[in-house]
Amino acid sequence: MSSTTTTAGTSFIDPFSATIDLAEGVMTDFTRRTERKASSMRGHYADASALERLVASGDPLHYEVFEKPVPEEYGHLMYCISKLYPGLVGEEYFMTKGHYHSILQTGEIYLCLRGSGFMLMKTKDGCFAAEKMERGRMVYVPPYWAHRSVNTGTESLVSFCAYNAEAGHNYGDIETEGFVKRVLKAGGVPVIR
Ligand code: PAN
Ligand code: ZN
Repeated sequence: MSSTTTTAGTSFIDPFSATIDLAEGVMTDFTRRTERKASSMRGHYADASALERLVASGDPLHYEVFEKPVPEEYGHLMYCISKLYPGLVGEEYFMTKGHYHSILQTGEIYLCLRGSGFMLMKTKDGCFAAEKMERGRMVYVPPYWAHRSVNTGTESLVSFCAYNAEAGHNYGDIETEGFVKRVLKAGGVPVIR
């Protein structure tokens, strides 16, 4: 590591790169992997007993997040690969927990690499938005908007995400507030309601 002029609170680190397998939807040289199984999604789906049946039948993986973390400090950019598996809990498509950033004034970019679904977004004062996610489509999550991705397809929904590294994740408020709308399979197609 060479020395340079740095500002207090923002660590100097060396440049690096990462390898993303676009076909599989994984970061192959990740140093941190977070997994969420069905059992970690309690309280999020409308049909709680359908979720318990899923947990009892082997507690399948819902989603994985692959990262090579950087310092969680102002100026750094955190990034990851988010891989959400396809499936249904009752009539509701598999989704991520969703969160606000702890520092609400921080946004995020999702670039969808594979699959199809929706990004659901909501604000503290009740605004709601949904953006379609499919390969090659970018979703801009502005500051103040909680975000949750939903997989309405038959393959994994894979995105590359990038956001302020100091943002932090607030899951608790979504656990109590819910997300305004759900994405359900009705008549064989996804319906947001
Ligand atoms: C993403 C999410 C990832 C998993 O990296 O963390 O898609 O979703 P949950 O965090 O809601 O479980 C992101 O938005 N980071 O800020
Ligand atoms: Zn986020």
